[in-house]
Amino acid sequence: MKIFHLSDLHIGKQLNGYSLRENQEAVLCQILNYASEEHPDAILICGDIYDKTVPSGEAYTIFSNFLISISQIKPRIPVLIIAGNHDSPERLSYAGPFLEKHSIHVSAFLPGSSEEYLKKVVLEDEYGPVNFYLLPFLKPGYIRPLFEDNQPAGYESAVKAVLEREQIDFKQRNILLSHQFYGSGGKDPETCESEQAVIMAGGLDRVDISVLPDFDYVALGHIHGSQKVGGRRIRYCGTPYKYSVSEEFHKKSVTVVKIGEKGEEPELEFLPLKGFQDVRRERGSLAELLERAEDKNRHDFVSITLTDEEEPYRVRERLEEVYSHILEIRVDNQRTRQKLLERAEEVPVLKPLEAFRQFYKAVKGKDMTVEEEEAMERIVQEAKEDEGI
Ligand SMILES: [Mn+2]
Repeated sequence: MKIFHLSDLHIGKQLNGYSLRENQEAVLCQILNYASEEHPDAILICGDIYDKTVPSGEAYTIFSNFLISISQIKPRIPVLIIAGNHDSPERLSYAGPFLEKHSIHVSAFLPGSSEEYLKKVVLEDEYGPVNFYLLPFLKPGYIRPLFEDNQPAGYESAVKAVLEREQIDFKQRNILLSHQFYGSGGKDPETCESEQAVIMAGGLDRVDISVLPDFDYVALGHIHGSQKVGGRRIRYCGTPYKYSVSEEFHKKSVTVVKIGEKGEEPELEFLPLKGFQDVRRERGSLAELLERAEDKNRHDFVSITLTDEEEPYRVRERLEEVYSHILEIRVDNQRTRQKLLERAEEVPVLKPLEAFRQFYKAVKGKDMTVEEEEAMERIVQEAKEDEGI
């Protein structure tokens, strides 16, 4: 069975105020062409279909056209969709039962009662059934109605508990679609600027893949760079287009997964995707940057770093004469570096005892007593010894 794994389309996303419509339509068109050439048995879209919970009319039109074109390929290719953290479950499940009749299966809501379960889509190939479990983006609070006294405390135990109650038959072949922040053995996946804002500080939302039972493939969304998590059976496919400058060197693609008999390792292939415009950095003096612009790349989205020691006059206007889509202009020279140094010096680095002294005063409104000072000194000393400093 051949599967296209996609996620994080973020339709309607803008890049520093620029519309990405043409680029998004271009990559969706490439996906469509691949689908008609390769004819996969299913297309999985693992969350963040839209960029906003209230997508624009234009964003709806783009995705609607995409689904209609996919459904016109004969024989029909089933499309399996889960909601990501950027999607509104209500909006994403619009006309759900109708779409289902056209082999478009959307799972936007988690089970809402102890009688409900995850949406499961069963497809067949020459080796028998393959069960697809659709797990939309989950927060521990979303699944409260499913558990009485044993409420899962965090993200990891929530994912574990939701999957456990499914009682999946692992003698059959099973595939999971999920949109969470998965890591492996304390190691986080590689992230980039475009998804960092939604990842929780301190790793509270991290789910270790050890809580995932033995799926034949786990199709993930949420992280924007294509990568495996742990073994090669668990993968993020990444976004179809670069959504931040930090993705400058990403190679965007459709992940094609070939599932064989039960127990066989899945085969992977990557079909490249490319927008009209690249997203990249440019660095150099104004003269170099003006010189370097070529017709084939001057319409790219560029983040510019100017290195002139003497900052030229009317920089933006002059750069805009050759670069049509400037995301930002930074300056990196002696003056800006000096400024950074000065700023770093402004933050005093205090000795631990002095830091605590100031903290104590700020909280209690008075100085520590001599006894307290001595006690604190001992604590600092002991801590240093423990740390081997
Ligand atoms: Mn995303």
